[in-house]
Amino acid sequence: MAELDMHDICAFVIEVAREAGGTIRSAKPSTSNTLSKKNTADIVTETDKAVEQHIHQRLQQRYPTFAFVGEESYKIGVEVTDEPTFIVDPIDGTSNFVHGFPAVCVSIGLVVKKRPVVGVVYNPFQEDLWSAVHGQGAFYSQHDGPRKALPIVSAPLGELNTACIGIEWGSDREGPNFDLNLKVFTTLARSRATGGHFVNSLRCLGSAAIAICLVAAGQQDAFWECGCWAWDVAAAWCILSEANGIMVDGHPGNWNPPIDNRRYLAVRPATDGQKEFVEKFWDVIGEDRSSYGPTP
Ligand code: LIP
Repeated sequence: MAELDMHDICAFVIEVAREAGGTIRSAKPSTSNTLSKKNTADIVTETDKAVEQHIHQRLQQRYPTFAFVGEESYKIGVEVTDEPTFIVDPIDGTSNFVHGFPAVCVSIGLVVKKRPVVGVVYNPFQEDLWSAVHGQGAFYSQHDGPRKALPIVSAPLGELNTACIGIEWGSDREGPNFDLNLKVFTTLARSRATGGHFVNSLRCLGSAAIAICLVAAGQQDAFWECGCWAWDVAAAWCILSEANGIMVDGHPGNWNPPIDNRRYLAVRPATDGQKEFVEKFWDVIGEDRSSYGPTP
């Protein structure tokens, strides 16, 4: 394959993300016209579907040989191949979108050989734009302001009890996966005297993509979610890696998880302490394991 011009691809993806953002901003969602997918915590709106169709059409027109995986058109069992593949969440933070809570973004990632090489995350309500190209750094800009290289905030990575950690409740609300999530959340939060790690805070933003971008910027120490999908993380993963953050398995042992791992721990850029932080976090998980089938 001819050498891909990643810089041009990123510029075009930003253009498409901004177009999608205009559609999202002008939509009038409400809790009454949302559709439930797996359950009432897993919702979709007509805007999600329309935005994904627009993004797909624009990307296919420009890059007809690239594959496309989108949250709203995903078919069970479709695997991400080694070929260049756009992995897209048209609205990450759909629940926030419906409630008017402005943590909402368009997330468009490009993966090659299953590794994120371009990432664009755009919040049209706050005019926040995070972007990255493999080997060329990660950047943040707001409105039409100047690009800032990521991380914006850099400090040594401390102990778990100093950490601000992003989490998500996700849409699995019963069974062993949910029970393990509850165990991890409470063990992280509770005092040391009661067997916990007394973390500084747990934040649930409702958008994995934005949460991971905040980790890339150094504005949050880590993000942990088991159960979300490649489209929730692909773009932000590129941004995180280019900012010198790391993405490891959300469960112990795998330092180099695949894009569709569905269990993720993102740790912010730091001059040192990343490996120790991951190992301390993995200790919290213990021997239990979540497992996720192919069903969206
Ligand atoms: C959301 C994810 C989040 C997950 C939510 C939801 P959506 O994506 O970003 O990590 O916990 O359940 O799936 O559905 O708003 O595109």
